[in-house]
Amino acid sequence: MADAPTTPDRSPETTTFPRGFRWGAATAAFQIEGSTSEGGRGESIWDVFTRTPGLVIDGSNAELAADSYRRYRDDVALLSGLGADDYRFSISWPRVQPGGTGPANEAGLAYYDRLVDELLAAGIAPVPTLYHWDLPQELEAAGGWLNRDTAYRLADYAGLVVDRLGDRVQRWITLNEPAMTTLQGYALGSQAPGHTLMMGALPTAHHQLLAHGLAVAAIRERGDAEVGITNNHTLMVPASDAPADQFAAGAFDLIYNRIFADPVLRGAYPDLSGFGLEAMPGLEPGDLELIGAPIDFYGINFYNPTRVAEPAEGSELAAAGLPFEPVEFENVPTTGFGWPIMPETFTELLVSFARDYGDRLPPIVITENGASFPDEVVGGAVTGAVHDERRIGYLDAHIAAVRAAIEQGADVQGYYLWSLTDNFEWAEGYTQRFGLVHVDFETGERTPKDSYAWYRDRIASARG
Ligand code: IFM
Repeated sequence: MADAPTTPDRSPETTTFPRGFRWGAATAAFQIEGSTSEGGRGESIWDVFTRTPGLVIDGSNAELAADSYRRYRDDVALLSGLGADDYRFSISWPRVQPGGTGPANEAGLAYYDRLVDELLAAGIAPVPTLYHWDLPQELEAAGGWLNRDTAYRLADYAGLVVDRLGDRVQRWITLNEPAMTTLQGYALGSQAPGHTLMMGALPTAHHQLLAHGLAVAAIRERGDAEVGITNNHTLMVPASDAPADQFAAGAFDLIYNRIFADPVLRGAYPDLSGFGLEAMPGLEPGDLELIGAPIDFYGINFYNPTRVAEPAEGSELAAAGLPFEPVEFENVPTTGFGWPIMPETFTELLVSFARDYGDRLPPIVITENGASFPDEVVGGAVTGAVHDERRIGYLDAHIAAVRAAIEQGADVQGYYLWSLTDNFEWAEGYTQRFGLVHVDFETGERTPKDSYAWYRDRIASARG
């Protein structure tokens, strides 16, 4: 594997960020909390997925994860040590509504009450994501995101959470990365709930976006907090100048980026006739008004660009009638996941959003960015150290890329690093470490990595 780019010299003008820029870190409930049977929590699609042999690469589950349900005070102290303004965490739907419907489970809400109070006492603003992939299994049994009713269930759940925490939370995120749920969860089956419906997965995109719109309305009804959505985006890079590769990149852009961004930012789906569709499956009158209602910020998760080619003959995607195929970049450094490290494409993506969506685009918040590497503790847990130079290189270059995008006119107002601690990386189990803080997955012990001190100092220098 090639090395990550080295840290370039920076002048103070590009090191400091605009006044009021918000710094933070992000996590998700199922990936960090553990204690999956505590406090009356119900079962989610991820509990079922992790129990199914062969689906999680190391056969692990999230019963301990980063043990944050019990160690949340330690995590808030770590955030405080960074000087973070915000903490983006997610609320576990099956803790609040074990079966996804009906009254709230008091123990579930009480946990988030304690977490929010602990954050506020440390001077850190809580930024909860209402839905980060842990759909209650009972709702999946009723059709999951293929069922339009799930959108209304999410809005009810959002109401319960906002009724409880809304007196202290000023910024909400409705959904995390609906594209991944549709593409990996329902089209390819590599994530929960593990369906392989290919283009048949499209209604799940619409139903999630409808859930976003209904949740925005539920939050607006209850006060004046800010609300946004988190979409993951990637810059599509055609594999060559050949028209077929150019077309492939455009088609993948439509399915991965634009069907999730356009309805929220333009109140309309892009033209899907190239896929033989007259309209988005599942769309009903009035839906786009809800989905396109103004939001206060647009959350972007960015990790890497994607190189796209015409599908090879006989490939799975070609067999499914899809006109694109992601292919590897050549001679580019990669993360532990094998993801290409090309920070300049982050700038390009952010600037393209500002250009393409114009006045319809509210301020952008980077709600995730980070990298996994195979870190090792030297010298033993707690007293030990983790020298994660490659992560520092990745972060430094990507934060500089955000700064460059601001310079070029993109209105980016915050950056949340993924992730505060190592965690359960979905179908990759515990094989990919993204944290600023190393976690021993046997004991839950935390060891700040070199990147933790680096990020603390970077935040301080950004403030000037
Ligand atoms: O861990 C995930 C997170 O849950 C969603 N965004 C990407 C991260 C890294 O894969």
